[in-house]
Amino acid sequence: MNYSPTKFLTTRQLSRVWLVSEATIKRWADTGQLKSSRTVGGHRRFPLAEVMRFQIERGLGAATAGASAPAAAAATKAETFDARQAAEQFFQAVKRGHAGEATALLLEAHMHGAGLDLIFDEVVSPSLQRVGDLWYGEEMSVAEEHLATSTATRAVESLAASTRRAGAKAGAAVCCAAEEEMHTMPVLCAQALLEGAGWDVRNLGGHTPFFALAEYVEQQRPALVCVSATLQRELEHNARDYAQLSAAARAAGARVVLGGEGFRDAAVRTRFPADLHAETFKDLSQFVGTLD
Ligand code: B12
Repeated sequence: MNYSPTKFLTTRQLSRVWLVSEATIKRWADTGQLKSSRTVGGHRRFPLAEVMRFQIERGLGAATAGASAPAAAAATKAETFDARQAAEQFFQAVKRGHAGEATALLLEAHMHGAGLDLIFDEVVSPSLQRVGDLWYGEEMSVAEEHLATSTATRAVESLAASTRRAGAKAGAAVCCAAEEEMHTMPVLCAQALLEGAGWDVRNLGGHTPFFALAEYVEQQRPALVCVSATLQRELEHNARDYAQLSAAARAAGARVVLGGEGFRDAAVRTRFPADLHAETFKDLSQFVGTLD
């Protein structure tokens, strides 16, 4: 089933997303706590920006509905979500550098029941892959590629801010990209997904050597470590340092998840043993679901 993104939500949609009654939403609107307008037919319409403001202020919405959309809810609600269409629209928005539009698309996808894993795997990743293909084919300049990436990053950050669950319950996690690795978008996605699932996450960013991560794990003793590598440029060096991380994680009782193209090759994976070699964010979502 298709849906067409709008900048407004209805009372019913909000009721579904926030898991409160339509009467409560109408009361918030009528008392001016939640700004709305009316259609010619008299129905309330809530601007997306206002919805997000209120949601963050009250800790509502994605937080209560489950940021990674619990399987059963996602299975029914995500039926209204057309990932291909969303990916096309997201691609167009980031290509033009329209952060507001790109953000609205992601938020709306989430409000239509798409979990963060689905959004990252089927909207953000394919859109940026397209950007990369155009750049590689010299149909997009380096400047345009950078604009598209920074716009996509802003959109994911906004989505993360609205889906983060206050008061960590699930445990502490650390995410980063491996040494020499400047592709940090997947790290941001992992952070957003985990925070949405109630984890307290520290993001060390790009270019983090395994020995440095190992020291951090020894000191902070997180329950989960997620590392992304898009490229695998220093295989021998990384594999040597990785042993340190494995030992530190074992000592701290931390699980290790590796993801990204740089860890996809089966021979590479044997050099980097982990609790999970994730292909997708759906894999991560399912994995952390088993840790509850
Ligand atoms: C944005 C981008 C950049 C940006 C990164 C900015 C930033 N802050 O992240 C910049 C401009 C810095 C950059 C630089 C380079 N890039 Co670049 N870049 C990309 C691009 C367009 C998008 C990557 C991205 O963010 N994707 C979004 C994420 C969410 O999705 P994903 O990476 O596809 O990951 C999926 C899975 O692998 C998995 N996953 C990945 N990591 C993790 C981690 C965990 C924990 C989990 C659970 C899952 C997971 O989840 C995703 C599925 O949903 C890709 C295009 C492409 N095809 O990927 C090229 C691309 C990756 N880059 C490429 C290249 C060549 C480079 C440069 C070498 C260019 C240069 N000559 O300088 C440098 C290398 C820099 C470095 N040392 O790392 C090539 C790599 C080809 C190759 N395999 O050798 C690509 C494929 C472009 C192309 N078509 O040629 N790049």
